[in-house]
Amino acid sequence: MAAGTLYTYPDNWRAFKAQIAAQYSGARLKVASNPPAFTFGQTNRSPAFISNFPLGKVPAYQGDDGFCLFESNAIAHYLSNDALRGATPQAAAQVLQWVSFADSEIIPPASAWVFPTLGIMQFNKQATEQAKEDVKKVLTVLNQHLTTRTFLVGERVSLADITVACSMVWLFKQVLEPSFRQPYPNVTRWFVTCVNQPQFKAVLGEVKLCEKMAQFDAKKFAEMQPKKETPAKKEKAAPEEEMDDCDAVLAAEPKAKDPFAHLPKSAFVMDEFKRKYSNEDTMTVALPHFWENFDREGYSIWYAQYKYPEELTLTFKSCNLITGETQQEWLISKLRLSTLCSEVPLVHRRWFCIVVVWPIYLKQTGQRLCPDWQIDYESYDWRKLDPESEECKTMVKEYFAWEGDFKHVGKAFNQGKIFK
Ligand SMILES: N[C@@H](CCC(=O)N[C@@H](CS)C(=O)NCC(=O)O)C(=O)O
Repeated sequence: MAAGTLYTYPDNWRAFKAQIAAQYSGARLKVASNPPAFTFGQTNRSPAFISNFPLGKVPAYQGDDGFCLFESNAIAHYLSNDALRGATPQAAAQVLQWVSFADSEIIPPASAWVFPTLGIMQFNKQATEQAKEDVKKVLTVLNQHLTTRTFLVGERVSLADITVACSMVWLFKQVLEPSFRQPYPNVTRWFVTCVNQPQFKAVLGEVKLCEKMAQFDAKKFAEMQPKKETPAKKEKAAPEEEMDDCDAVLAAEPKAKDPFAHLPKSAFVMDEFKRKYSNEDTMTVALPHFWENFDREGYSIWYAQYKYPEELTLTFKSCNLITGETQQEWLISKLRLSTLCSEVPLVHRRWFCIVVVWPIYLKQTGQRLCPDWQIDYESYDWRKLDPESEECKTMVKEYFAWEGDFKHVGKAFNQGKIFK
């Protein structure tokens, strides 16, 4: 059974395909879509990301076994089971047919029509009218096919339904008002059936069908454009670029609330510590600074041990290729990205188990404050440490410095049972 992480920006319909497939197949999929785990525009441009995913695009998948995959359809295929992929050669080919149909027949006109209504793209009357006609053709084909069928291929949901439905989510939400979809009742019936399956719902939430066709909003479009540089710079700059669809979708997201906003300020300045940790010697500067300034009232330190270390054996093998330097760089960039709550996941080179020491504001594990931090919460055993204890001092030292005996990790590791 596949298990791994999907990197994406939040609410990416391309990522939904893989997420829904995983809901059906039972593949264990973590979604990294928000800082500190993933920041669109930053993480996907980092050398570590590019070395795994050369286009720097999302969604991108990395298995716990190190297997990397880009292109949303390939990821969804990989995370599917045989029933979703099509159990016979004919069914599998039909699934592929509809997946390709979605990419080449639905996405281009859907984007041309919907994006201007989201303020992502400049409106062009001719292009929109053409897109409407192309969408009508798509709906006619689907409506005809679905006259005698509940699903696109076979008697059950397949990757064909997942892919085509996901590519139509924006159409149904934004522009396919009742009068427009009226000639295509089978398509609406099929779409509503799909998005109401529990596996779809778990990913998409409630999909509300459009009541009134959204129109181009010039004000929204103007607001969505990147702010201009100073006039001097602008003269030299390349011709103005429109924000691409991904940037714009991101910009349109409601800004996530800072889960720590309601908390009083702490005297322990996490950024200051991060600077010391990144730029200066860990043992002689960063660690003493940490203990001199650590605010015992405002923060707590947690130890989290990954529950399924045996699954990491392959990762260990594949990551032999990764140099310690790369890992260090990754760790530091994570520290920089995180805000007041600093997550320090260390992939210890020797045992390759994942452990987290988490100084966090509030005396509870931070995940409860924010759904984005709950993604892999269940995969760890959490234990609060007493900052006055020798155990805690040793663990903080070992995890921050990446050296030591790591005696607490457990007998199995110390005896080398797991990764031999
Ligand atoms: N065909 C690809 C398209 C992926 C794609 O274009 N991703 C965009 C986000 S919508 C991206 O990551 N762009 C980042 C960039 O170009 O830097 C797929 O289906 O996965």
